[in-house]
Amino acid sequence: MKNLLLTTAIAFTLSAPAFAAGSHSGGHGETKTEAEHGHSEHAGNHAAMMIGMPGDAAKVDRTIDVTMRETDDGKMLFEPASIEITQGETIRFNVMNIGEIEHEFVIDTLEGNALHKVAMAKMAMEHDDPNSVRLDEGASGEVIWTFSNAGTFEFACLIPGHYESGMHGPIKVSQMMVQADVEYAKGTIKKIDAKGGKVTISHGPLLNLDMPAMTMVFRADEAMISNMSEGQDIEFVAEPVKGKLTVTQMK
Ligand SMILES: [Cu+2]
Repeated sequence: MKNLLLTTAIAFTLSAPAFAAGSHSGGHGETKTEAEHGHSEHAGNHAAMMIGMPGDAAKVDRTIDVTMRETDDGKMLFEPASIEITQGETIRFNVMNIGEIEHEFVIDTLEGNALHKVAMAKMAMEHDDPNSVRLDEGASGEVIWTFSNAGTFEFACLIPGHYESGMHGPIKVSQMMVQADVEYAKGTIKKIDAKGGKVTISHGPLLNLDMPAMTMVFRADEAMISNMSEGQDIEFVAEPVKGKLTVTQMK
């Protein structure tokens, strides 16, 4: 009897630390964290996510056409293969499924897409979130999204097997230039075309654009032009806005 108790006690002592270590080891803890993360991503779909928030159709800055299709050699593709956006832009993705099977266009963080992909592999589920659109063959649809954060995100089709066949690409959201980073350039206003929203400025080097001194035509909005007069010496900042050099700040 005494021996048996002793044996049991030793056995327990030996197994207890092993058990404790087991419950502390990565597996369980990580699984829980992932589940929580996944949940918060879902909740976030209805408001702000890391990648941004549903956009206002009336405030779209730019439309990007995206096509989805299969190739003869068994690949599945998005065109374009990558997307570049400036922080703060609201984009209308005009998505067309020109393939012969159903596809979807989902935008999210890489982690968010990876989690959804795992979930979709387990059971058939359809996204109906503002950051995605699912389209039958031949159909088209849209996603309107405001990219409020800089970073690298991803567009993907998470229908099982499609991601692996090539249906994913990066969305690079570049940081909006902040006031503190900006260097004002000196210039003289030569000509103003208020109707055309253009102003000709003879300017010194534009350091932020890596551009030497010259005379150039810039875009400027109405409010900016209303503060300008021909012959005026100014200090200003020019930045590319929708692909056109634009006077964004002036003093
Ligand atoms: Cu697909």
